[in-house]
Amino acid sequence: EREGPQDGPIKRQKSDPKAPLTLPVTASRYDAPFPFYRRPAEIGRFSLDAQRCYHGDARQLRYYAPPPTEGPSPGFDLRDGYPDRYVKRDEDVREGLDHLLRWVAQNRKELQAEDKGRPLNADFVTWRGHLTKILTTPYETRDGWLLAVSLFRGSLYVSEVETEAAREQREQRSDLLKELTYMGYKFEQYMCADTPDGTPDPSGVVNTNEAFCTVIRTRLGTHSLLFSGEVDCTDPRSPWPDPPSCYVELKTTKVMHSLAHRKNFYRQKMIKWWAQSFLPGVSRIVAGYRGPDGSVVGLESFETMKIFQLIREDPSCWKPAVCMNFCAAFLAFVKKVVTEDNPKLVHLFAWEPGHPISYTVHRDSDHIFLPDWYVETLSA
Ligand code: 0WD
Ligand code: CA
Repeated sequence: EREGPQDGPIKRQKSDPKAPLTLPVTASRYDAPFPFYRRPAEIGRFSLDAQRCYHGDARQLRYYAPPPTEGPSPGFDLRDGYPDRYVKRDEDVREGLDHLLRWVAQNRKELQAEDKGRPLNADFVTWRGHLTKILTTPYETRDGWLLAVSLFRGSLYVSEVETEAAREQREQRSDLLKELTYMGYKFEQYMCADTPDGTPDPSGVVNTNEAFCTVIRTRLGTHSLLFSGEVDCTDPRSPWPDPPSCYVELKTTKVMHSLAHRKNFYRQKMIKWWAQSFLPGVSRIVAGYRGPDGSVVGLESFETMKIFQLIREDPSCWKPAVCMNFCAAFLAFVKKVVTEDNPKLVHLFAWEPGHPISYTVHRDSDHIFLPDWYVETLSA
């Protein structure tokens, strides 16, 4: 009945051979040696400008420019400019995979599989953020997710669908939470310059339409992956000068005063920080500690590859191997379920805390997410 952690203990309900498959999520089932994960390679870059328009280049890449004194208080006011110098991306626009698909379509010549006769040499195509959600699922107790999957010309495309609960949360977000979100972006502005030797300009506007994205190719176990993720900045003085290692992820979090608080932070928040940066091979995460007045009271730098050493001492903490084994098992589950090559067929994988992963099948529905222009371009 049970298979190895690579394939995952996929279960069919009772003795009914027609019952749909489900995948259990319990962390202990995936507590096995760390699976093979190939060093992530950057195969492309693109940018989204202030109007959220796509450009197939690195024009939005910013440069890591921390304050000169690595002192305790850099004097950043994260509330400055809120709300008058804030341009927010329109979150009602569901972009799906569109920007990434545009990059794939424009670079398809270099992505061709030589042997397998498919236009794209990748088992899975998705956003990095979707993979982060899968990685952290065995330890998530609050937020469920919905992932739509279509198999098209030999590659599985994975695109998130907003859950009802997430939409309600988004629409009812408190003013405090809105300001906290702004403060995260403001921190980026204080820490980044437009040129390698430049200095940050905190007098400008914070515009969340702007993004620089890296496109990564890697492999997890038997699954080849092509994904893209938004990158905050590159460190021109990084000890690892090549992308994606030279990229830096910037985060803000509440300043911690007790050991209990720090332990809780390692358990709850660090798992998300680690998963997000580990996947694309971003080697450094820089945290800005927020004081109650919105100032940054200190900075701390974390090496992504060393995070597991910080949490290893706490036996009830999350384990990187569980996250990766679970992800490999989920991808194997998707391969087993989604076998009909059809861009208009969508399998919706659903997960709620405390439950296994299940799915529903949708034909010619509102759930279709591969645009016609993409299907036509890759069929030509
Ligand atoms: O349309 C949507 N519902 C989504 C769009 C959901 C998730 C992402 N996106 C967009 C992002 O804007 C970005 O351009 O896809 C692109 C790549 O995202 P990703 O790197 O795969 O996503 P993730 O790792 O979750 O987020 C990376 C950063 C975030 O940094 P923090 O430090 O907060 O984790 O992308 C930003 C944010 O700065 N970000 C977004 N920006 C605008 N709209 C969004 C969003 N919905 N989600 C994340
Ligand atoms: Ca960030």
